[in-house]
Amino acid sequence: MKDALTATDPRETAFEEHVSADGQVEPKDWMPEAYRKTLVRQISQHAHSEIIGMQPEGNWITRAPSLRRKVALIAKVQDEAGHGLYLYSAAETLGASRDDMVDALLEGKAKYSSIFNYPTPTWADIGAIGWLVDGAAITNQVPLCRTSYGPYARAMVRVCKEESFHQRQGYEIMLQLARGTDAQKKMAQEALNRWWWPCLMMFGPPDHDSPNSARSMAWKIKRHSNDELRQRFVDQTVPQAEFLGLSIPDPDLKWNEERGHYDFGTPPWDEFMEVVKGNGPCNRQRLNARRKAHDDGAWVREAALAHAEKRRERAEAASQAA
Ligand code: FAQ
Repeated sequence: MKDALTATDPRETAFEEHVSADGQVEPKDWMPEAYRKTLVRQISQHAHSEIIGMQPEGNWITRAPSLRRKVALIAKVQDEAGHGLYLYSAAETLGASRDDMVDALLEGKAKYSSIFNYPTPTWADIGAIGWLVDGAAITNQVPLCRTSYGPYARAMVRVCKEESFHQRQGYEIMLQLARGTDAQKKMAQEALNRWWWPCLMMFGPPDHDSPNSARSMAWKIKRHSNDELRQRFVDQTVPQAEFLGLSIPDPDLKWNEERGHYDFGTPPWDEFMEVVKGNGPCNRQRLNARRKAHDDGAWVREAALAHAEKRRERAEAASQAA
């Protein structure tokens, strides 16, 4: 990759100046190839995460404990499908082909968030996902509403509004369980124990091990580093756990008066590497379910294409007759 900072191409210099001054980049603007590729990588991984992210909760829709819970969960999972679609569209504005992106996911070549490779054995896991996974997603995505690429930034505004509803529904599930019977409180605590460390790892590797951060931050694609966002998430989540009366499963968690932040332990990065490589608890199950859903949906894609072709032919015939 040619380093854009040492660029001599005047377009590249103008681009760097525009982005440094917080200017937004639009699809038809000139952009360095490495900027385009970085965005396609991040946006497509984000889209895949939303689509695969429907599964851990989707499999609780038929088992939600009440009609109200079921309605909210169906709406949430549908929102995630919608987020995936906006994001694939945002990546398409950069010239990426949706078929190629989807094929890369189905062939196991594309990354998606590590968090969605963990199982949801109890109803409390659905509460924990809404509270913690959506909470982490919001922490990461609110700054992306100001990312330098216009279509991505605009998609994030709507996504973040919907994620806040998701976070509240998850927290409300946790609150009800935490205020319930001893068995329900235990279930909530166990779900928190399962999701805490995977959620901290959602923010990506530590800054010193994050190969893409420096370049992405210079281009204002990322507005904060992985560690900054992880710290922000810990600081805002600990008081929420205290309000629930649940304990964060980290013996090293401690308020640091001097820093004005919580100190916390080291996430299990070996486990993260394994999950990202495809060896997490549910990686195979998630990809197989996605492949099956894709195959089962083939007739819908064929019907939509046939319909579009018919409309095109009709419009052509009408314009010839006119
Ligand atoms: N899992 O150099 P960095 C959601 C990869 S959506 C898997 O730090 P970067 C909504 C990374 O891709 C959740 N892989 O990378 C929801 C890179 O690999 P590459 C998804 C990970 O891009 C809620 C390598 O490691 N959110 O939750 C992970 O600068 C509930 C080196 O890492 C987004 O995608 C990981 N956790 O920073 C849905 C937000 N972390 O490509 C359903 C947008 C890192 O070089 C239910 N994305 N890797 O081969 C971002 O902000 C960034 O891409 C990061 C990673 C922060 C995720």
